[in-house]
Amino acid sequence: MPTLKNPPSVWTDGTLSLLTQGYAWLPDQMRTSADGTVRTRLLGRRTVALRGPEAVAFFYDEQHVQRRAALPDPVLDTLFGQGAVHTLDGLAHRVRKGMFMALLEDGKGVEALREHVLLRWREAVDRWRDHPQETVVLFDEAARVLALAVCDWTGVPLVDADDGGELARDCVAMVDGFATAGPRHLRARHARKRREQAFARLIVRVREQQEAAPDGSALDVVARHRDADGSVLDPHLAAVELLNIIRPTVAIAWYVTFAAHALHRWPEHRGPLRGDVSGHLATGFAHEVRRFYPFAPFVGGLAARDLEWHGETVPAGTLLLLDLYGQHHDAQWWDHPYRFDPHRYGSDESLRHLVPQGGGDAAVGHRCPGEDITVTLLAALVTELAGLDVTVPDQDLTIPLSRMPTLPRSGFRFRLA
Ligand code: HEM
Ligand code: MYR
Repeated sequence: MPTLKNPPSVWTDGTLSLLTQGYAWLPDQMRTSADGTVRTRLLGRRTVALRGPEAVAFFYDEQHVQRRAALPDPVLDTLFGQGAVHTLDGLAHRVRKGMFMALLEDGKGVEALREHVLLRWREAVDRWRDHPQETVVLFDEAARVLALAVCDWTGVPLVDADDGGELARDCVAMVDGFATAGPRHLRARHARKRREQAFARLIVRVREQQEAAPDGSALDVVARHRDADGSVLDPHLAAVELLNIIRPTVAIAWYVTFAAHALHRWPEHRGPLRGDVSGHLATGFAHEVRRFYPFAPFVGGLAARDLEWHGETVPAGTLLLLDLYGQHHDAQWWDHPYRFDPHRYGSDESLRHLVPQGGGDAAVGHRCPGEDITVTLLAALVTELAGLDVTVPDQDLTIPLSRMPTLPRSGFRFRLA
């Protein structure tokens, strides 16, 4: 079997290009690759990047890819947390993942979270109506609404009225700083440290029954969870996993802001969304926002042993990347990929190539367990946004691909009409 086409010694390191080019880096490399496979290095490690349905099946085969030691510390110390479920393999992963699946898969739980979000959203709208001359920054407000609602839902107590806003800012900072080397990265590290410490103290208080956790709430489930070895999670690790429910729920604010951008740019969808009694169009809109706009660029893991990809050996320990953003804009799998079309998603088949939150089976592999939550909350807020009459003042709505994660530069400002 031939080994990799370029000898590793001549592979140039792509880390700096990734940091400067952001979302454009991998698609750029793909365009110049003869066989749709990118061979490079990241942080000095030999790296192979793939995309497409065959690559998704290859990447999500547990025999092929391991997650232990795959994520660099700068990503763990900001975005996911040391020891997080993202870093586990085999039985340890299956048992820890079961905790998330039990909480998030249940339709009743998702519905309850949706109700909390709508209540908090309507409180915010009432506040905006009380100050009609003020400009609202949608991204900040959506993050706050989501933070308040996810605390209501998880049973995490808020210490005062400002706490929801502060938690939102900390969660946003953790996501915003994972892929940069500057001050945003430091802010992310501080935010994580502060929240891990506070949540670890909360877990201890719950276990000592000094703080009540509603039966079956995420706080209760995480505090009681037993890992594969039968032990409860160390309070610090429990805090990491509680944050792995709260932070990504707040991160839906990125998609809400992109949805507002899409409604502004293609206002013809507003009317049909207002009359969308079944909710099908709002769901299609949510899927199309997740496909069209850049958020998670790729996912990564290490080759668990020497693998074969298209007749070529990928040596054990190689970093494998699955190019999510690139896959969503590849004409091989999408008709007119740069057209925003919420009507693409009529069948399960149409969702096959959509992998904004990973691929494969969430219960068994590492696919995001929060997809139902994301789609449900996003669809609910798309409907709310479409129903608001707003004026959108002049602002910078460009979405720089060089920034990771990115957003319309202004955060999307509007006033109620
Ligand atoms: C994993 C994206 C929302 C909890 C992931 C992965 C991605 C992702 C790309 C990695 C998949 C892989 O490594 O193969 C997103 C995006 C979201 C979102 C873009 C929307 C803003 C959520 C929500 C929750 C959640 C709402 C929970 C409430 C998790 C957890 C994992 C994960 C616990 C780790 C799964 C594992 O390693 O087995 N997500 N997610 N995410 N997500 Fe999400
Ligand atoms: C969350 O807060 O969990 C939701 C936002 C997730 C963004 C996902 C970014 C994936 C980064 C993977 C880096 C892999 C490096 C090898």
